[in-house]
Amino acid sequence: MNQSVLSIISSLIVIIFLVPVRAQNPLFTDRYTADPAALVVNDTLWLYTGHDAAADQKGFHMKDWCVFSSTDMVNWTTYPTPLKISDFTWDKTGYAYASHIVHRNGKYYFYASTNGSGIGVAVSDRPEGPFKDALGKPLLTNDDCAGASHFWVCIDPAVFIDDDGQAYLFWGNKICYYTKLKENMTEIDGDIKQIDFTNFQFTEAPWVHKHNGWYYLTYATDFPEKIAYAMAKNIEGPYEYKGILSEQAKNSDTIHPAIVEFKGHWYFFYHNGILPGGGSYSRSVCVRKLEYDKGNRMRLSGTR
Ligand code: FUB
Repeated sequence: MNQSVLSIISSLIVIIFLVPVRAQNPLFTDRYTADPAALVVNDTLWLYTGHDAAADQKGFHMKDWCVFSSTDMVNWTTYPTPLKISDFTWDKTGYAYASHIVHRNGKYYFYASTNGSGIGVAVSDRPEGPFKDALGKPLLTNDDCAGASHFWVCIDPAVFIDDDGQAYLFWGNKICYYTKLKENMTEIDGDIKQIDFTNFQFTEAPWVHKHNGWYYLTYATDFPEKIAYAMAKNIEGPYEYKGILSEQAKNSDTIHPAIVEFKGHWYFFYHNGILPGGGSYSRSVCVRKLEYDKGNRMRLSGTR
């Protein structure tokens, strides 16, 4: 194949993949998406999602993750697959569970759950990837999850970088674990601890953010899940339960939160099962606006 044919083919590939999509809920209708993780970099919101298999599944069957971007929350650009579960050669079960992506020191770190093999971290120089396994082994496994014996405990990573630069990694199912990350973002730094959920119930899917001097720990509670949140003045707690932020998602037993500020507005991303053929294993990512009241409590606007 000569050089000009190759260049036409690569231009066509770029045009096919970089198609703007008009926003509405669900945000994407050409595929089933789940487990949103939002990242704001300069004037762009990057949205990473899981990629559910098509309808009538009896369980979670996700082989890869997806990435989209928007500068206005209306038009979305879709990119080629940033990471596949098979890129983690140490994974035993082949399912791409929830992820969280952060930007630090010019690199993008993709923390990804598997179904029982642990949490991995992949790295890229670009937000859209492709991402490469940074360690060749999991960053965390079930052995790092004291007090739990179910195999799906080591899932749902959520990274928060505090104002002083210290990065924390939260994760877990039934028990919410957290630890510090080293500056290199690929090694844990010190002990693994647990958030005290004595007076309220944690199912999975933690998301930590900060607003007006408060740390917010938002998470899935009960099953079928709702989204609840707790607030603290210290990242390690104690967290005080503040109530339900979102009722159950339509037609999905799970609902997985991501909260970011973008261009002066706050957004709450989640998934439901409302696309035709959708359900608990063929989910769709949606977004609602989020506001704070005078007491710094969160509330959502817009329809579910
Ligand atoms: O997508 C698989 C699992 O479902 C996620 O890890 C959980 O948060 C729930 O959304």
